[in-house]
Amino acid sequence: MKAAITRRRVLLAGAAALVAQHARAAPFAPQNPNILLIYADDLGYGDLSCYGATRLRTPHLDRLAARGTRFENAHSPSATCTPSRYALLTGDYAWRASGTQILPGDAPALIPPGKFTLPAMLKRAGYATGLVGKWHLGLGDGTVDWNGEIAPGPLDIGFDYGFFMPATLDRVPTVLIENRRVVNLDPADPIAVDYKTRIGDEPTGADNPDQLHVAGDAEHSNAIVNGIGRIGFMTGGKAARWKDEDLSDLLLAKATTYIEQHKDAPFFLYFAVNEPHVPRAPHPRFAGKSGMGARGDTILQLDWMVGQLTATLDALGIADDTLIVFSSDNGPILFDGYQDQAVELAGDHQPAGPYRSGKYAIYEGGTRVPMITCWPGQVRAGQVSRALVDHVDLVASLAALVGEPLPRDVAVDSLDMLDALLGKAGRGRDHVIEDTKLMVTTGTTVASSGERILAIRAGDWKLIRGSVAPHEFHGNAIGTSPRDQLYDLARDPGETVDLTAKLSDRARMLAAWLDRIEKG
Ligand code: NG6
Ligand code: CA
Repeated sequence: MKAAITRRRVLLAGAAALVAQHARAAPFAPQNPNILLIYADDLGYGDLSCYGATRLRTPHLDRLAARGTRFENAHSPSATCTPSRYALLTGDYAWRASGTQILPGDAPALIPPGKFTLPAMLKRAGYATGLVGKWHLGLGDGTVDWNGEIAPGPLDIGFDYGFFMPATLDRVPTVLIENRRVVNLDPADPIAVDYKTRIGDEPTGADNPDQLHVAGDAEHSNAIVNGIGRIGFMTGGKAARWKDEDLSDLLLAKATTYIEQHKDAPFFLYFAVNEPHVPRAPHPRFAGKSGMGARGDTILQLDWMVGQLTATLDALGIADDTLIVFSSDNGPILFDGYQDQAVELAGDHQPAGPYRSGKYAIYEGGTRVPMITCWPGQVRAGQVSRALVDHVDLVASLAALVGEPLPRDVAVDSLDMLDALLGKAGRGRDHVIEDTKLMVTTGTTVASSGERILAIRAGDWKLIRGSVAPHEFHGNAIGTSPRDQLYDLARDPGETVDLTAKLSDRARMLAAWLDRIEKG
């Protein structure tokens, strides 16, 4: 416990200086626990056994929930990766900024250097701030020098260490970056990346399907890396390309090393794991173990990784000084471009639990995600919370935890939900905004950037704003309708009965509220 005492800071005037927008009702003595944020990729509300999955067993995450608080009303800020992570790290909902849709692997940095962010705030509070895993928030200022210094990037928005993938598992370049440089790059084999035109003479999924381990759709049929067709073309960097089956072990090793190196000082580690995003290439230890194909196997792999991390914290004697937040960037999807049998082997497994649809959707399945907090002695153990919370709240909540003041004009959507996150308050927000923006691509060209759809959830009422966005993507219904839709999630969690005509006053009130928030 000695480390905990040196870590704890005295109550600073800063806490009292919190401005009204983010102010706390009750004073709180700031503390500086380590913060381990484990952010899964496309994990659904129904994918863990502690959330009701029966065919998948996730004992390590179940144990985390038993030692902490499990949330039933937690939302990712958006139904896809880039906008969710933008909001998570900035405290601003992504729809307030332009360009916040799924980014290609060569997109410029989305979060401008100097913008207020979660890691920058924690750094100011004395934290070491590390990123390990998926970035997908753009790099560079218009061009990226994959063979030189890569900037701006995570190090320019508050992280002081980064070991990360530029975008997604299915997008080139399939290489890892440590701080500002590609790892294991041979200067004699420079990397080139192109999302529009085929470059080099390496085989592509479209031309050489015989070289694929798993068939992909047209979007996933550009460069072949490790027998998997990717989105986008790349040449060079052969020695730097990751091995899909080994990637999670490598990321876990980096996360573990980061924790070990920072065990005596407060650290914030954003561990952005890939599971169960496509392409799903579990390590052979997990392949075939779930009986549900590669998607289920990668969820078992994720569960094991969480068990390894908690064992590391226990072994280092810092479990009691570490707040773990576990969640997912958006809801689930079975088919997302590769014929990996996720659909065929799902059987009666409900990846979004009782909620409708999943990834890409404005329906609850898009953003209602599993979330667990654990901090022995501080987060109430074995608690199930119905508090409405959103990942966008982490900025203000963690600022309150560490006693860091938030200026009024930053993190405008982030509310201090610290008591709810610690399992101490049943009440959370009175509303959240749900969001999706669909990218519809044909080959390597963007056919439609899709219209943004917003919804407001206030208590159990939900209003989805009318839009002309596509209705379906990769088998998931989006929730699109030209007219507003009103649902009562208390009676109709599956969003099947539109009550707009019957309860038009309520629908109008919610629509006006959503308009005000959007413009505010
Ligand atoms: C989509 C990809 C999908 C996935 C997603 C990003 C197509 C047809 N689909 O564009 O496979 O990569 O982007 O997922 O290209 S996310 O979780 O990072 O948002
Ligand atoms: Ca995702």
